[in-house]
Amino acid sequence: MGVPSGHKLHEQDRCDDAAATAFGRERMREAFQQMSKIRRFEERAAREYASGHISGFCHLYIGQEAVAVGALAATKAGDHVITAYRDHGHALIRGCTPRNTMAELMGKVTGNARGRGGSMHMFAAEQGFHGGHGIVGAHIPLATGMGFASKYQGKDDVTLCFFGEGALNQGAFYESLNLASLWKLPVIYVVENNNYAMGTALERASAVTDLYKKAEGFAMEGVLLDGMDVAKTWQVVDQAVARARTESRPTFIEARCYRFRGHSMSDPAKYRTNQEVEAFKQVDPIALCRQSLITAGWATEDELERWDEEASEAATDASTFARESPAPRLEDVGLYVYKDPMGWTPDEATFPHRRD
Ligand SMILES: Cc1ncc(C[n+]2csc(CCOP(=O)(O)OP(=O)(O)O)c2C)c(N)n1
Repeated sequence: MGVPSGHKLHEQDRCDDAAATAFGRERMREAFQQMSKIRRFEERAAREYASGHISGFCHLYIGQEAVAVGALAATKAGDHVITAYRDHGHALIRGCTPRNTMAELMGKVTGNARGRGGSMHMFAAEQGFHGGHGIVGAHIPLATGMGFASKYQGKDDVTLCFFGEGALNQGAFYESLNLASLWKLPVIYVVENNNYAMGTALERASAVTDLYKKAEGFAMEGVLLDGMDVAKTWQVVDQAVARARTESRPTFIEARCYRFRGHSMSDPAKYRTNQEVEAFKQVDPIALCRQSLITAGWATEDELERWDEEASEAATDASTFARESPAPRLEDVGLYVYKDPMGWTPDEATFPHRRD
């Protein structure tokens, strides 16, 4: 598989055929469909944003799809997943539908957080997807707590926690990984190192740039992987999941990847060169997966085209559904936000002076 030659983010070995072989035909075919579903969905979301149907924050995952898809392929139902605000990809693979995700982006009542959260707060808690969190690093302690709960309750569930490299110099990261190692919790921490925290390159913000080495400071297993390669991602996370499930031991994984778009929809990404972006597009995770499928004879061009079309159709359908869905009612503003909406029952919410 091609690599931008000499690029500092990709000095490690690329995915070998062994990873693809271990991943296998069925999983590779499914991975292609899942990554296409995310890519086409987000391209559609970008258009909806540009035309004013989505407002507020919107951080696209385009370019990083192999991390969520490969990692989540290693989990079972009942495992827990939590991530930061670049969450559409994880959500679509873990229980959210294109319809309720697009509706959430548009702030509609049919959204998976009933239009209260928007882009950064996708949720499918019943399927083990616990968001969608906007404060950098703040969900890492939640993942540690979820791992503690699984162990305390004697369950064999594992928790996967994703975050960007910008979260790594937050105190919460150190506190959480220390406790996970000390208490031997079944949590896998995955830093999606796309090299930029908003416009700040990693080497301008972090004294340590081989992030997986930070695991040593917690006496934890630390692994580096090529996050543009879906099979390799699955393979490494699968080993970490086995370690968590059978030995209740945490792992810290650095998945090196790249986002093709700006930090958010409002970022023109002037802090990096076109040449750099183009070099990474040569290792587009979907193109790499397509190539693997063709080379192995695991899919035909016709099948790949059909899956891509199906992904586009699902995105279009999601848009139509979301546009036609109603906005939440003003009088329900406190509903689904507070357990006991501001101390009032919903019917009384419009009469706050009658509270006492
Ligand atoms: C505690 C906190 N500080 C600052 C911000 C503003 N902020 C939003 S995104 C971001 C960059 C985070 O980058 P990274 O963790 O690498 O994730 P990526 O955007 O690359 O996925 C910052 C500083 C925030 N949301 N939370």
